[in-house]
Amino acid sequence: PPVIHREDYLPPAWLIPQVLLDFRLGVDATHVVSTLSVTRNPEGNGTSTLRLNGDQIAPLAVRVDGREVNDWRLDGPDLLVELTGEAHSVEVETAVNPAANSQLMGLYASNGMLCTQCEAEGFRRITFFPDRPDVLSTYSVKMRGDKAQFPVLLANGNCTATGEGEDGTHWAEWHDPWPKPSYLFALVAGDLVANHDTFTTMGGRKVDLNIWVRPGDEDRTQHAMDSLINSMKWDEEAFGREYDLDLFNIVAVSDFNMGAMENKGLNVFNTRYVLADPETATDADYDAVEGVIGHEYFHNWSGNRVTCRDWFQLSLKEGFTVLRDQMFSADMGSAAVKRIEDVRVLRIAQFPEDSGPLAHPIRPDSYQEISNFYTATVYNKGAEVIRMMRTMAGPERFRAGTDLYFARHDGEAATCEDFVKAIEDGAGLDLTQFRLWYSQAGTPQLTVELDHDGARTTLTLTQAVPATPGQPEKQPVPIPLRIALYDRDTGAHSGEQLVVLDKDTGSFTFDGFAKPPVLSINRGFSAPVAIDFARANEDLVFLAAHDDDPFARYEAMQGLVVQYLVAGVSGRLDDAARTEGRAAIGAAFAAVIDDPELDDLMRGELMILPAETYLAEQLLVADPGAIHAEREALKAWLGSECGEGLKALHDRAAAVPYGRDAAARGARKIKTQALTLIAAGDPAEGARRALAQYRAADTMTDRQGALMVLASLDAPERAEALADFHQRYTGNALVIDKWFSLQGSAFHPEVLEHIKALAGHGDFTMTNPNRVRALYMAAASNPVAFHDEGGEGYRMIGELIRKLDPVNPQTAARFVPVLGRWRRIEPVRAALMRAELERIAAVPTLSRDVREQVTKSLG
Ligand code: HT7
Ligand code: ZN
Repeated sequence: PPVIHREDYLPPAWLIPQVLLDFRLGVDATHVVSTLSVTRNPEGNGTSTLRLNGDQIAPLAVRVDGREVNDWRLDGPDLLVELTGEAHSVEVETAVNPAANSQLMGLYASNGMLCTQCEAEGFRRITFFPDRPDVLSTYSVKMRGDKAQFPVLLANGNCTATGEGEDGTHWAEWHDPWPKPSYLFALVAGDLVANHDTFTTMGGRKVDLNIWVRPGDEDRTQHAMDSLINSMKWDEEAFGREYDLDLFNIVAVSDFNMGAMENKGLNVFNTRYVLADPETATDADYDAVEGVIGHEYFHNWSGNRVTCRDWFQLSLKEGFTVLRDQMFSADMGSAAVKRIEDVRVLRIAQFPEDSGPLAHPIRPDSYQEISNFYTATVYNKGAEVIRMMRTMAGPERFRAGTDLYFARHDGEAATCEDFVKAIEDGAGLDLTQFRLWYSQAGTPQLTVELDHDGARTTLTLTQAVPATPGQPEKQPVPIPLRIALYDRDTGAHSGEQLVVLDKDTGSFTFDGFAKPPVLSINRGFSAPVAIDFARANEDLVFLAAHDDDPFARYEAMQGLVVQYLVAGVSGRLDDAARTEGRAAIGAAFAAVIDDPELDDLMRGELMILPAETYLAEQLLVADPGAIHAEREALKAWLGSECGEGLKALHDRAAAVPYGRDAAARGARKIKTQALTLIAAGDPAEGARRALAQYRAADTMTDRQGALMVLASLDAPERAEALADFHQRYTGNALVIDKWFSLQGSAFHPEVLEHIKALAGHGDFTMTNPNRVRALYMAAASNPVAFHDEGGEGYRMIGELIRKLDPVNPQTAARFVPVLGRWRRIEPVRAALMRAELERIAAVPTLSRDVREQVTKSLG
């Protein structure tokens, strides 16, 4: 497949100021007439050929200025039309079959309703068009369809007219006054009901808000509505951004490739990020709904009003919007906990990407299939990069930078460079060297040394940005580090400082400490780097108990455990060191369990052990079996060592009544954390308590938590609870997803057999991405299943990819990176993983999506 390069960007030869779309809707056949007003772009290359992209569609008729023409050509999937003048009307007719569209890109059917997904290149599966984000048009849409089948007809913008047709049909016309690229086009038709509310903007515009769902689901939409209203208000206050239409529609669909889509005025959401009530959604699900609703709403400015020039600039909208949704969620709840969660996601999802064969800069240089670049790097590292600019500028100056960005580029298709320049000018920063964060892949590795000599303390920092595919040589990047030095005797520090390391090595000196101080570094995770700093357990225990930066406190706990487990799997723990390491961890844990100053949400964070993927990341070549065994052994030791404290914690939390407030949520969080460790230390006691928690549960948080613990246990209570859960929630797709997922991620000795049986269960289907992810993403992230010694887990994922690719290549491609980690895994498993990739590569009909990921993973 051709490789597309960022450097090859050329402006479009033709512009399309206006688009008229006329749809005759049908689930099996939808007829589309598209009328484009076409004008020559003065900045284009002057060609007379209009290239209209297509994908698996054929032109039924082509008309230029109202007259049918026959001299059009096809160039692969694209339609080429010759134009002689400066401005024309070009009309193209196409027909598509939404019911047959299992890729879920373009126009497709989901549960009898019709909906669209056009980002990144789905519009070309509906009609021929210059399907690139720098062609901005105003859209007018007319749609007609059977009134009983599609009582609700929605598109972008405002509804301008409706009417009744013949034979039970009806129609609606929609007009979106804001010029937009084709990827933001949306249409929905179906039997839907709305939760309706209004929001009055800071400028006094009254906006109608609707959350559309299938009849029966409306009682589960209030949290989404509250989140939407909070988002609208927050964006006015935090970024000065006001909504710009009289209507904002959200539609929930159950078949969706990603989380949601920010189509102008008509967001389309995976049901997973809309529906929530305490009986069926966990506290984490509530948070996810709030975050995704915010994220898509914030795109109205960061993405829609200012869009991307080309797809290499994806992080311009995604990185910035992730930062905005992170800030929003931090303001809505616990900022400390939110930061810890965001860093955990970065470390689990992005760090491995950055150190593997698919590593790419946040602004990639080339791609074969753009869908493969909706990655943790573009999204989450992209957000971290912008966060660093904010840290260096301070909140007020950063805001001046974003104000300038929006003012300068409103209505434009912009680049990452435009963003950096606006922050540079608006915030008064010199970001010349900082731009390397956009062009270099790889997580910078920071080595820290702290020397104490007399009353002078010297901090020496050394950075290395590792080589990544296509980038053997790297330059040092500016790394802003928030630090504090604690006096050991007083337990206090004299103020936080920001140091910026912008060379390979730098030294910073500090006076006034009689004894070597305790260094708290990268507070708040001010830079997305990996830190190598060998330090005494004693210092980590000190920070875990005293650091006034909550993230740094969490980090100290993590450091303590990571140091111990990595030493354990590397064979560097003799009996004495094991005893000392465990004692330090046990003491820190006991302090966390008992600390009356801690709120339970934060206590829960401090009790989470580092993930196995993160531990593997610390090793050049990892043995997943050894990591799992060492981590499980520590859990079991902690469970029995702190058993009494954990049981008391579990009992205390179980007595807290239901509420959505932080205290009640915190209690639910620690309840399951305590249960997990109790079960590790004493499986029989764990099973007894888990079943009791399951039976007494008045929320999905408690019920799922209990079932999660039971699913990993070889206990009689397990089967009873799993059967009850399935029977209780039959018909509720999102909860049945949980049932699949819990079993797929269980650390049960027969987990592979269970997964195989679940794949044959009547509720399993390959055509619903949520269901596929529920079972197989769980399996692929489960070290017991995936890294099975005999390679059964790798074969299972390989087979899934081969089977899923013809159905839904985008979703199939998402499973390749786990196999692509083979170079960092011990040789026996590595060979099995590689063999599986080769088996996939041998399939001649592979999609571009899977082919790109597999080829790069093998290369
Ligand atoms: N901007 C949206 C991206 C998206 C997407 C991309 C490829 C295929 C399907 C998709 N659905 C949504 C989502 C977002 O980041 O807001
Ligand atoms: Zn987004």
